[in-house]
Amino acid sequence: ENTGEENAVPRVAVVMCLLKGKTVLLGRRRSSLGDSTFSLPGGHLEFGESFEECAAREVKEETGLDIDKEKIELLRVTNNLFVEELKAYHYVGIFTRAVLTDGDHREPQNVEPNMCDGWDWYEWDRLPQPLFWPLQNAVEAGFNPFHASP
Ligand code: 8DG
Ligand code: MG
Ligand code: MG
Repeated sequence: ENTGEENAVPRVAVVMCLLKGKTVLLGRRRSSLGDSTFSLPGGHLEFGESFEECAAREVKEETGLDIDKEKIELLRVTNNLFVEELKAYHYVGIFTRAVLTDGDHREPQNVEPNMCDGWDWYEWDRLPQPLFWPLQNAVEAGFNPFHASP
């Protein structure tokens, strides 16, 4: 991942906008990358996975919630380069969406407490700060999972 190293490669990340009513699920990261910032559940695409499979797997791993793969929509692709002093990160971000229906009262669990302070629901107009930089970039570019269509 070091800029100066030959093995630096772009990586594919799949994230999910899980919507419930007017709110979206975010958690505060505990990670060397983006520590203390708020981000969507998600992670790296594994070899052979579809985007929907990856989104469902990451959400399950991080929140315990089972999301039906047929109900996961692809919303947007972003290309993010983030250069730190010693390292650079290049992520192709696949933003997906799933909507919890009104009758669905399941709540996320903080399955990986060493990676996340906990999950909560936030209105898009009142997002917590600071956002994880790839998410902040998308918001600044006008991304809105409540208005986006696949
Ligand atoms: P994994 O090892 O379980 O595959 O990954 P993870 O430990 O869950 O990694 P992650 O940092 O949560 O997600 C992987 C990368 O995805 C992250 O470093 C940068 C990229 N990414 C975006 N946007 C977002 C976002 O909104 N949330 C999350 N979690 N990751 C994002 O480009
Ligand atoms: Mg993650
Ligand atoms: Mg993960």
